[in-house]
Amino acid sequence: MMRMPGRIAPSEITPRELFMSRRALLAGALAGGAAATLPEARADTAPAAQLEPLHYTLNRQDSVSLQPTPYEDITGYNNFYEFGTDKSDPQANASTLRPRPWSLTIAGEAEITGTYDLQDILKGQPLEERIYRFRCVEAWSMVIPWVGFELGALLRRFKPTSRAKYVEFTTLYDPAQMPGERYSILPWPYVEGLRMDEAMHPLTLLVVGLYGRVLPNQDGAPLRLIVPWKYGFKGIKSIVQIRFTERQPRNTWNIAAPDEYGFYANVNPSVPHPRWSQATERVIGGGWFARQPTLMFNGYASEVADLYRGMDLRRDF
Ligand SMILES: Nc1nc2c(c(=O)[nH]1)N[C@H]1C(S)=C(S)[C@@H](COP(=O)(O)O)O[C@H]1N2
Ligand SMILES: [Mo]
Repeated sequence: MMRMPGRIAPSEITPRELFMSRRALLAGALAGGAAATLPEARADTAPAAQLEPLHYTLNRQDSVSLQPTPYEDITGYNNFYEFGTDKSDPQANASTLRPRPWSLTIAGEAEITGTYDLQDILKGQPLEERIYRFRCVEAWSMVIPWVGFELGALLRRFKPTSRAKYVEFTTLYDPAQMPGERYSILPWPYVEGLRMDEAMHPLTLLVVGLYGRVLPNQDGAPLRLIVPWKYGFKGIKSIVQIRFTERQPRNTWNIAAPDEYGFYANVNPSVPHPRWSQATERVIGGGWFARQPTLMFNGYASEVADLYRGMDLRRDF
């Protein structure tokens, strides 16, 4: 059985230490503002130093003790339909995205709203690394060392009112930067939503980096959502707006195919997708035949099952 997220046993430290020390070097270089430490294919993007805060601490408590998927897979096997529908398209095409400077609008049912420069929002915001399981609705999985901070910490700064029951997220709409938006494969811009308690849950992250580096464009630069107990499509990329709402927002995959993708999208091995089983998952980076059982809530049941007590998870899928 897979271990639940928790502390890392001493017996597991040796292979991790190699991994950690490699990343410590990278983090140190980035803190010095050396753009040259970014992968060469990203030389056309702005220097990492412009997104200053890649100083971070590892949050072991909330990390899984699993070997992370190789960087090449995390950044080369993506879903980001704004840049094409093949898994290799985002890496090939996302260099047209300009993630810096970036504006983020906070709107809706909150005492404080407005449009802010992302750098101002991130100023003084401590960053953590958390190694999370990641499960795509297409029945594949990865283990990803994200760098980010709790969404709830940001939301509270804007003082949501008592009418704020949900949070809606919106991706950039700019076909010049995101050429896939010229084609109606999905309704644009991409949108997602969370119930307020899901948004405020301490496992829910806003992510600005992975493997200690600024997020590459194809992974949702400069700011994306990660909700580790939900299918990957909840993890909306390149966010330009966060809006507090009274009513449940729509989400892109639910609009596109409501019988196949719900609002909750909780990882659930016992509720099959109409066209495939969700009982197992392909382990990306482990070869074509590497499969493992899918865990309820992607292994995070002890932390999040309470949020859904009393709900029929077959109906609210
Ligand atoms: N804006 C936007 N966000 C998106 C998507 C997308 O197509 N557009 N795809 C989603 C899906 S289906 C998945 S599995 C994850 C993939 O994240 P990754 O490429 O960083 O692994 O991003 C999600 N966020
Ligand atoms: Mo996905």
